[in-house]
Amino acid sequence: MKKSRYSIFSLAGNAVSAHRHWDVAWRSPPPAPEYDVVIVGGGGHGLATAYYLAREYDVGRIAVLEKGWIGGGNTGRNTTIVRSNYLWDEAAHLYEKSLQLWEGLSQELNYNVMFSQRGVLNLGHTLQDMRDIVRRSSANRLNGIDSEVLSPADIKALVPAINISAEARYPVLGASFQPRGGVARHDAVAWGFARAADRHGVDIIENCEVTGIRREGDRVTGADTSRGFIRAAKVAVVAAGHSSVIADMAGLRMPLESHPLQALVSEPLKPVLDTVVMSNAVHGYVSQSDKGELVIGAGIDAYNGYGQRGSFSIIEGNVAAIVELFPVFSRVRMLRQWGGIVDVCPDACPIISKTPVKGLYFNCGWGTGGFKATPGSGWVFAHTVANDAPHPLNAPFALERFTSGALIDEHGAAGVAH
Ligand code: FAD
Ligand code: PYC
Repeated sequence: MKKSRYSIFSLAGNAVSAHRHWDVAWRSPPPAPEYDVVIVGGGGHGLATAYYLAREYDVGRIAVLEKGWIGGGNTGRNTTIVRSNYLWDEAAHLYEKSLQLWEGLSQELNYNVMFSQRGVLNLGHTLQDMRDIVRRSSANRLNGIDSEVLSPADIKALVPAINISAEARYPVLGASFQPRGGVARHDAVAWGFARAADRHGVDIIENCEVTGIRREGDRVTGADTSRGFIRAAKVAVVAAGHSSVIADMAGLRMPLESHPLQALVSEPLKPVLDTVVMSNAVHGYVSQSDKGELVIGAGIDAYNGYGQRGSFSIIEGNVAAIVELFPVFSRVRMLRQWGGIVDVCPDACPIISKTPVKGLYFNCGWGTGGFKATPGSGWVFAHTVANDAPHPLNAPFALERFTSGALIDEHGAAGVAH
């Protein structure tokens, strides 16, 4: 009888075997000279694309090329907030599809991505903030998305540690609340999709940097990499902050700016916060991880750059905002700080699109908010690559919107100051 990889016996065996003889989570094959589809970027979006492509469509051999390690980009650097409370129908439908996929993802991948629907609050601090919140919340409900408008007293009942004093520099006047929003374990998402894609025959190739995109006339023919040329009829680029660098290799110009976005975590605390709190106005958001760390994030660093660090002044302002909202955190020590590089579009919405080069596709521009979209993004991009045509959910997010003018302005719902 074939030994089950995931039986209770194998789990018990692994527990007593001092972590030896475990099955590898995914293979590490050398790159083949040719694939039918090459996906550039082994973050959550690239891996989800590979998984849904291999599971849903008969497209032949697929490889994911990652210059570093799986999930080492923004996927492993973000603050893991998941929600679907976007203003415009196009964005709301896309993010809500993703949220619905999150709700079954651990079962789907047979991998615990620790999706925790603890609710997400978006605070308002001015009359105009509150008008925007009421409008967005109504729009959400019209789209069947759960959303409530809370008063300061409601917020205090939900988050006892928060400061709702009218004396605060930016007093809390209310919030939108999405109960189905929450957080997930970011690296588990990458590992879960990687393992599931591998089981469907996808080659995941780490330490393989794409250094050039080759084309013959208006058709893509493959990618030059640090491990040699790889021929492919279709190349799907999902490289987040480095998308415009790769577009440049293909002779394309993307309407993107790359910025650092920072986050930090504190020493572990006893449970004190079981809801996600975000404030666009004061540039801060905070949740508490299952390990007890406060996970805190900031607005983007305003300059362009590729250094995964960010500047101290942003962190200083960020921590000041969090302490004003939560004076009880003022003596908590911070353990680690880091930055990721986010690819920001003029309308704060993604590009999920064919390009003028036949067989070359881009999925990028998620900016500060793509983690929540990981499964939905992979779902629609797989459709786009397999059919050479967008899924109805991502049709509005094509490159053409920057020439037609049909922008989808989601700066207000981005939740993070751009
Ligand atoms: P990535 O995970 O960055 O994957 C792209 C991959 O491409 C990388 O692994 C990179 O190494 C690889 N790559 C690049 N160039 C090449 C090349 N030439 N060859 C081969 N591989 C290449 N979003 C939310 O929804 N909620 C949040 O709370 C949130 N918080 C954030 C906090 C921070 C600090 C940051 C930085 C981002 C945050 N985001 C959040 C945004 C979110 O992280 C991203 O939108 C999302 O993770 C993008 O996923 P990805 O798979 O496209 O990118
Ligand atoms: O998009 O919800 C979001 C987000 C939170 C922190 C960074 N991005």
